[in-house]
Amino acid sequence: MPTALLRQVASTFDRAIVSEAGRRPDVDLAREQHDRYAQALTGAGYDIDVIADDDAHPDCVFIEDTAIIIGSTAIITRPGASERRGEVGPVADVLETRFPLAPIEAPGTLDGGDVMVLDRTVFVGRSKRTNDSGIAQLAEVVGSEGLTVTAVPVQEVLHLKSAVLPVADAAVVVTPGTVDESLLSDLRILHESQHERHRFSALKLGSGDVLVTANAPETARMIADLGIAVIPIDVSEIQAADGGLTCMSILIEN
Ligand code: CIR
Repeated sequence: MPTALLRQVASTFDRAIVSEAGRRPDVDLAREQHDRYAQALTGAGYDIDVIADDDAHPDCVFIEDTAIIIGSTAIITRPGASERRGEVGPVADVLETRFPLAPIEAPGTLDGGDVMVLDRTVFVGRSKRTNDSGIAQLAEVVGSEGLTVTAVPVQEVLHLKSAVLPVADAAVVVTPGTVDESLLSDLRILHESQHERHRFSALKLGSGDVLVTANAPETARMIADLGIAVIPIDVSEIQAADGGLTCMSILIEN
C-alpha cells in the first residue's frame, strides 16, 4: 500500500517563517485543514504515517523539505533556513527503517520543495534555499539511481514547486515569470491563471488524481479540461506560511 508520511502542525505554527510581513497563520484552522488533507490522502488509498510535531520548529508541518525519496534511496536534506535544520532528525529516523539514507552535507543546502521528479529527470530549483553544492550532492545520488538532474533557477518564489507543479506524468502548471520555461523541455506547460497568481498549488497522487488549492478554480479547470480528476482542498493557513499542497507530505508509492 502506498504511504504518505506527514507531520503534525506545531502549536507554534503562527511563528512559521513567512516571506512577507502580514497575516500570521491561524494554528487551529491550520490543524483542521491538515486533518482534511490527511483524509483526502486516506481517501486516495494512502496509508498515513504521522510524525509528532515539535514546538521548537514552527515549520515542521512542511515535511517535504526534509527528505526526498529517489529510487531506492532517501536523501536527507540540509534545509536552507538554518532554523529548520532540526526538523530532519525525526524524519530520518522513520525513513531509515525503509531506505538507505544519503544526507546532504555542509556547505550544501537543499529543500525538498525544490525537487520535482518527472519520469527519469529530477528538476531541482536553484533558489533562496537550495545552493549549488546541494544540487551537486543531489546529482550524485540521482546519477547512481540512473536518473539525471536539471537545475532550474527560481525567482520571485520560495521553491521550484511554489511555481512549477506536476499535474500529470509529463505536464506541469507554471506561474509565468518565475523560471526559464525552456529548461522544462519535453513537458507540457500550462500557465497559472493570472487572476490566481501564486494561489495555485497541486499534489499529483499515485492514482493520477490531483489535489488542487480551492482558491484557484480557473487553473483547476484547465487541468480538469485535460481529463484529469481534480480534488479541491482549502489550505489557506498553509498558504499563509508560504506552503502549498506538496509540502505537507512525503509520498512513498510502492
Ligand atoms: C518556510 O519558509 O520554510 C516555510 N514557511 C514554508 C515552506 C514550504 N515548503 C514547501 O512548499 N515545500
